Amino acid sequence: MFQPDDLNVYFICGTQDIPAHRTIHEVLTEALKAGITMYQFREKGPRAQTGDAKKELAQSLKQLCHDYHVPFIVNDDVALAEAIDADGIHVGQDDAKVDTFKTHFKDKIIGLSVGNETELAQSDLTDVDYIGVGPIYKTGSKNDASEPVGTQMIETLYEKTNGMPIVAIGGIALNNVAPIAQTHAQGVSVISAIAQSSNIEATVHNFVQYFK
Ligand code: TZP
Ligand code: MG
Repeated sequence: MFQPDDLNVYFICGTQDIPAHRTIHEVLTEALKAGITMYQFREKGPRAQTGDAKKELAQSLKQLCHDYHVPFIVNDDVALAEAIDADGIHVGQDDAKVDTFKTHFKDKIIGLSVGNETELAQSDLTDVDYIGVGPIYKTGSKNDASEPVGTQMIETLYEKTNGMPIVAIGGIALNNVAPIAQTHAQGVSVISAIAQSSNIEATVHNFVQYFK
């Protein structure tokens, strides 16, 4: 069952986001201990795991999240999310349409990326629990990211959706999160600010302060 507070400090990462001297298990464990509120497994790009290795990794990270009572969400890969009984799925505009899998995800969390009003107009939010809005700022973590939309887009989409739970995403770090906390965003979704932090505990604690 989805609760909007799950979005407060929503960590996303896959093995491709982890610094060379660290493992994804180490980084995620530190983030969970520090208080992230949701986790998304986004295994993507040329260096990402695939097939059985991806599935085994997802299973073990799901277990790790559950040890800390944190929901485990799979990015894009509907078949994987179903196979490992993930807590939810997050899809983008170019991924599988919510209509095609919603019956298999009753009581699961469904997230959808919505970057602007055009994307909103072509999205059916009936079965969607939250939308990810961004990139708010410039990001180095997504090859095909579109141009930053700024914090105003959060307010625009909040109004147009009559108050849909929104998580802001893209280029968000401790030095630029304050303006987002002034909007109707429920929380922030971050990759590099946590994955590359030299002090994950302090970084997560700081983000938590903005969204509680
Ligand atoms: N979707 C829009 S921006 C982005 C995704 C997955 C990447 C966010 O990564 P970072 O490092 O927090 O900018
Ligand atoms: Mg996607």
